Amino acid sequence: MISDKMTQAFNEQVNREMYSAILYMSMSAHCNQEGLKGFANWFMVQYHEEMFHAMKIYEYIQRQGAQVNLGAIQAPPTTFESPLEMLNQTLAHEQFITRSINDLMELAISEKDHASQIFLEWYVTEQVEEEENDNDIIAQLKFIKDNPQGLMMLDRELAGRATTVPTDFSKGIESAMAASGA
Ligand code: OFO
Repeated sequence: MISDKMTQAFNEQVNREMYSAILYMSMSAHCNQEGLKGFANWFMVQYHEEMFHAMKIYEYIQRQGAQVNLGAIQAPPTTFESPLEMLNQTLAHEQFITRSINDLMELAISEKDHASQIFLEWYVTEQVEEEENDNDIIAQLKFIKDNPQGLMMLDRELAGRATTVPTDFSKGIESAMAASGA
């Protein structure tokens, strides 16, 4: 059982995670258009990560016998100045997500909702990794500056990122994770 307030807060987080997914999908499309296939791959993997984050909460709400209420998702930007601008936007967005996860945790603590606290711990840890990944790429882009060769090398490196999260949720998260080996 979770409270109505907690249910609403979780539903809002599903919306934020889905916005994250389409934001990164939009960045992936932009990178493809710019010929940065490795960056496009990195953002598409990120899209899958975000859908996984959304689906975990979607399922948790239902397992708690509460109601999923999906709302309209804001349209993402479609053009970006440079890879560095995109990664800066990505980091700023992830910092916003980190704050929203912290707010959810604060709510769960104030409600003495132990199950939600345990559930949210995974997201607290995940956000450290998400921000770290963005900071690493930003540092490399700052080092590369306007050097096309350096950018091509980074693009090749990012092409190697593989999706490690499940992508088929038709039979629920547990079976999706088992099937994907995640
Ligand atoms: Fe990119 O983070 Fe979701 O939670």
